[in-house]
Amino acid sequence: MGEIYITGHRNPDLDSISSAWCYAHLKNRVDPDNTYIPIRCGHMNEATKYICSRMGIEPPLFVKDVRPKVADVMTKHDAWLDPEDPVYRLVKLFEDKHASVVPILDKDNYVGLLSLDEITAFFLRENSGKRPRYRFKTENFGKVIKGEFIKKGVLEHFEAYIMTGAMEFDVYCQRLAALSPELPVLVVGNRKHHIEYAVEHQFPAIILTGVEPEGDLDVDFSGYSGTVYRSQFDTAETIRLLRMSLPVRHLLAKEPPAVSITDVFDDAKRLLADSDFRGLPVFEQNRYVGFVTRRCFLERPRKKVIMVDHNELSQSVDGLEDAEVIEIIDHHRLAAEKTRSPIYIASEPVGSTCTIVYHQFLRWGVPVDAQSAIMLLAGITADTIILKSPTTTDIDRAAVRALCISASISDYEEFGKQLFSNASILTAAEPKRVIESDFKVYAEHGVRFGIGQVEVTTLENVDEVKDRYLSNLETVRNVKGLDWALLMITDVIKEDSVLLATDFPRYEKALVYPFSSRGKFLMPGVLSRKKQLLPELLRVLEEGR
Ligand SMILES: [Mn+2]
Repeated sequence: MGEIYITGHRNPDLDSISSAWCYAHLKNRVDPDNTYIPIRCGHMNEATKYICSRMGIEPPLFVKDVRPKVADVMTKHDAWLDPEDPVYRLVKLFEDKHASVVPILDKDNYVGLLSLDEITAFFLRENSGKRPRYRFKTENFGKVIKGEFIKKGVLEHFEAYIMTGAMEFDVYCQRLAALSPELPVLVVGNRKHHIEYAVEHQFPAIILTGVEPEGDLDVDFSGYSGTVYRSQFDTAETIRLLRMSLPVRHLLAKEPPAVSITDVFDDAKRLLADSDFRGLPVFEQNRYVGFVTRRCFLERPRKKVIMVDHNELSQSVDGLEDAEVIEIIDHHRLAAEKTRSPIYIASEPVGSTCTIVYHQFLRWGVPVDAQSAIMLLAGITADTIILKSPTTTDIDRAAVRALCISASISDYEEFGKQLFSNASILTAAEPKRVIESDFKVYAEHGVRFGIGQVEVTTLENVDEVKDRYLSNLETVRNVKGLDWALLMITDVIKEDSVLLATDFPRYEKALVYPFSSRGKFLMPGVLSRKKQLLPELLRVLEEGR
């Protein structure tokens, strides 16, 4: 089951958001084997927020970039251990699960990661140098060694050598004297004197081997405060398992650096490669969620992405060059990257990507539900300015007619006006946000310029806000390193626009649009940035060269 993102362009407009949302809706219906997730790579404009809240739909998820992340490759813990669990269980996990790393969790709290390295270090420590002392946990005897407690001692944890009572009593006493003052865990058969000596000297534990449950053990343990455990195994096997009963927390040594699920694949890979660790713990907002090992980074995953309402890498979500584009649904000029495999492209020179998404419903034979119909209508309406923009085609008009029926909308004009009245934000919103919410940058004839466009329902208050907008345009021009920054304000009811522009004396005088006041030009009947304003600017730039 794959996860596929559907994204519109940067500074997403209503057409981008609607087409991503509706296409995901359609694809999830026709391809249940995958999950299609509409995303956006920028803030939504006012009209988009309005239609989403009116329709009660969850706006597309904001995704900053589509580079592979730790979340895409990490191992979620299907097996973990408590810090008090015996080493025996850890070794078994490595053996059974072929795990290279096992997380140690105290309830849900992360304690550490244990790998084969720590096991190796444990056995190295045990088998090099002096006779090893072990840090036992009484409770664990029962988890590792088949048998039962005859008596549980007062000490839950203790540290001791292991010793067997296999020799004659006087030799036994000599050996113990040599260990003194240490008291060992005694592993012993049914040897009355040996056991009584251990009881008398309060050894921390006595592990009995070769003693029958109902046997003839004739020792009084009443004054003994240590543990007595009856093993069902022979002495050699009992000792082996005893050493494996230590709590795994004693194996934890150095703490590996942590990574976050949102960390970029390459960064986490480098961090691990530069470290001495086999695995790194992964956190999501301070909560442990899994780990990554070297194996996780062998193959670099590529996020699958469908581009809608754009097809150029430079206009898309960050990291797309690292992803796999599997479809393009768009109505702009084609300047897509080369692809590795054949992909589906639906490119039509129509007024809105939502018109093409509507055609996809027809193509798959899926009836358009009312909610999708309204979202598609909203996208077409915004992009074609209520079908008035010169980019509008008869195909868009036909789509609107059909979608109005599906959406039970009888007055399309009214639907459009409502959509734009909610976008009337000149006075209410931050000028910088209005300018940047739909701002396109071009570089032609050696001039870098950018044009913002905003739709309103009246131009009456433009003079009131003009100075604020001009100074914000100047800021945007500086920040983006442009020669010229312009904002086209379009009255969608009267079908007129005005143009606000930063000073650019060499060219602004050549504009065909009537000068109104400093930085402001009138554009009667002009609705389209792409088809009307842009060609005029290109003419001026070319002739002014
Ligand atoms: Mn569009």
